[in-house]
This record gives sequence, structure tokens and C-alpha cells, in this order.
Amino acid sequence: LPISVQFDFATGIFTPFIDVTERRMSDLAPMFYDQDAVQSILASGNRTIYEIRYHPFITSSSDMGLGVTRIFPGKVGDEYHMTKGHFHERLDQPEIYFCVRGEGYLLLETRDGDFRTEPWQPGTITHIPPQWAHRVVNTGADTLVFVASYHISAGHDYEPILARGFSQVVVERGGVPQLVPNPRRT
Ligand code: PAN
Ligand code: ZN
Repeated sequence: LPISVQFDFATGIFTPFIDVTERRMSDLAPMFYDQDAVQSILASGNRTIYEIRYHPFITSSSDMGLGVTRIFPGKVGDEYHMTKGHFHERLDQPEIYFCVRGEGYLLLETRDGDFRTEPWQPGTITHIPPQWAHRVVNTGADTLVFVASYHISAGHDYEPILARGFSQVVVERGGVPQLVPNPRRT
């Protein structure tokens, strides 16, 4: 049967949801380049960087999932809050991301090192082709909210990002967001 959920633009939360996952500083610790900043944040608490609400819409083994992610504003050192980022395990699986609130960047990279950035603002919808890793960075003072639609069998491969990160990181320099080469790769 058809299923509807109700999305609240003010909060970025839809109901009913099936699952909610919180990603805290400790979960993302290896992803940020400034490890001294990570340690000093962890010493005073383990804040939530982002959270995801899911509805897998499982009506068959070949179905779509919905995920809404809220990335809270903030920086680790000078690097903005961001998602971990991942490849899909299945090589044939794309995804649609829809920014509904906040501002930032979507970072995209292939295993061959082809790197792209998409500036994001409310209303930006990006198609993520298969075999492009994807990460969202919140450069604003507000919570960044985006809707994701993907195939439930796509799978998540975090390992390459954990090991090397993306080609570039998004940092605040002179009070404004800038993309710079990832210090973890130099
Ligand atoms: C999204 C992401 C979600 C959290 O639902 O899983 O935004 O980001 P990370 O998984 O990188 O922590 C998606 O891309 N699903 O495929
Ligand atoms: Zn994905």
C-alpha cells in the first residue's frame, strides 16, 4: 500500500520514522584533519554532529529508502561539521540528495580521484551518480537539512573515506568557507 510521512520544514523532522541514528564527535573523530581539536572537544563532551531519520519503505526486496539528515552547525578546529561520507557498496547505485534548509557543500569523489563540489542552498537537488563517494558539509550558522532517496540494497562503504578522506576539506579562513587540499593526503 502507498505510504506517506509528514515532513516539518521548521524542524527538519518527518514522522513517523522507523529509525534515528546519532553521529557524535567520537564516531567522526578520524574524519577531521585537526586531531588536537578533536581531542579537546572530546575532553569536554561528545557532542552530536548530525542525526539521520530513516524510513526504509520495505514493500519488496527491491525498494527505496528515505533518509533525512540534520547536520548541526559548528566546526572542529577550522573544519566545518560534515557527514562521514561513503561509497555505495553496490556499483550500480545512485542517490538523490535534496537540500531543504541551511547552506554548505556536497563533496563528490570517484575512486580514481575525480573530485567535484556542489554548492548547496535550500532547493538544490543533486543526483549522485553510481561510484561517486558523497559527503555533505554545513558551512552555515543554521542546521543543514537534506533529504536522501536511495535503493535499500545500495549499502555503505566508509572504509576509503576513513583511510584517506576526500581530496579537499571545507574550512573557515578569514571568516568565510574555503575549499583547501586535504592535509591528511599531503
Ligand atoms: C544518506 C547518508 C546520511 C548520513 O542517507 O547515509 O546522510 O551520512 P553518512 O552515511 O555518510 O554518515 C545516504 O547517503 N545514504 O546512502
Ligand atoms: Zn549514500
